[in-house]
Amino acid sequence: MGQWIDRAFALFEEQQRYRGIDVNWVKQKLTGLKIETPSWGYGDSGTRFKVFQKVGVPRNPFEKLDDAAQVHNLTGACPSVAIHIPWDKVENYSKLTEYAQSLGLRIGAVNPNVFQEDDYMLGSVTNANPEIRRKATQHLLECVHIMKEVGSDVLSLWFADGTNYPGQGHIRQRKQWMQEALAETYKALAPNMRMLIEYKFFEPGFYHTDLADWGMAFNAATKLGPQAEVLVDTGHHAQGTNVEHIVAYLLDEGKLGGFHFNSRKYADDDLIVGTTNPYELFLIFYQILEAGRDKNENVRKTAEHIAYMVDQSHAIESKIPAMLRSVLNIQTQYAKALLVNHEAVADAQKRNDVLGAENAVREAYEFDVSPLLAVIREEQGLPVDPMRAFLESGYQEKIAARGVGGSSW
Ligand code: LRH
Ligand code: MN
Ligand code: MN
Repeated sequence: MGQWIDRAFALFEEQQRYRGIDVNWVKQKLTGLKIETPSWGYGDSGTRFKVFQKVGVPRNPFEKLDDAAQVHNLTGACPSVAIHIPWDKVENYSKLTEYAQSLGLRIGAVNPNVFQEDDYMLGSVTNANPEIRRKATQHLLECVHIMKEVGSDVLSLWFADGTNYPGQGHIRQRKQWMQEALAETYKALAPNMRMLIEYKFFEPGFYHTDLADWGMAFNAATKLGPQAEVLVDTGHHAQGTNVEHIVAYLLDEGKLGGFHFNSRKYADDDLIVGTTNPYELFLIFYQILEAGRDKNENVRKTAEHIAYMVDQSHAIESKIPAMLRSVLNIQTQYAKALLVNHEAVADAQKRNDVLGAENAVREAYEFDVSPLLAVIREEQGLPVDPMRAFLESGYQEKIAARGVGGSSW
């Protein structure tokens, strides 16, 4: 393998040098990209029609970490794992933290869950019943406490709150209740913590959702202060929405906090990242890298501290290979975006050269980055083909001993 990689990479390097791209910088950026995987992506999941139970699915949060460690060991890119409470509730969070550390991992974002209890059927922090609103806010506060125990600096908030029928809820009143709960939670954050506010335009509410789009999340975050930012889940927009435009806008406002990456064809499909929309992913990274060159330091800093997270659930596929596929696809699109020649784009834009500008962006996407990825993996002592390495490792066969009926989300 080594020989073809070296030859292909030499050609790639020459090609990029000719285009004015610094391949060493590209390699540095590529190895610096860290992607958080979600604990719930290792458990059983499905659609509202059926959750298929798989053999070997983790039975507890510790086993989820075991599986996440496989993804990190093979890619070197996934050192942190997001947890969802109470899906990942444990008696002793220091034990979970220490276990993560023993595997070379750390706990990442803490996701409160205020959508799976019967009490929350008509809303959590926006429920008309003040006791339920209090219970939900208490859970958010409990999660800030858990963050301190596990050493997390990201509180990732998503609310299923919404209504199904006109008149079912007082929309403006609910908006105020939402802000009150967020403000109380915000106050509990330690100075190093960030609160990321996720939005989604529908589901489970089909008439209205309290935080339906980036504008509402942005407004809520702006009112709260600098530690609150917006989280963009790529599956949470209406068909045809220009997600990279939202990304650019939030970057410019210093309010882009993180991503939940997944792929979608129709709605919040939660499919493997980059399977149906790789060009969109590339264009998102193009916007981020462009913002990373901005003369405004705040914009540059925002681009640097983005929390990249995967949020996917697997109805039919094996969990660990599916997660690997997502991570590899993200790396591929990031690598391609690193090849955009921003001067060439800016130059074409200045001349109002529409086709020239479009070409300067697209041509980066058309390069084969596999030699580059192979080389950076080799240099880090990682398998050149992490998917194959996993399938040949025997791990999947080993975890079959867990049987069926592992944890599900
Ligand atoms: C909601 C969502 C949110 C949840 C996760 C399980 O659709 O994207 O991030 O926490 O799914
Ligand atoms: Mn999400
Ligand atoms: Mn979602």
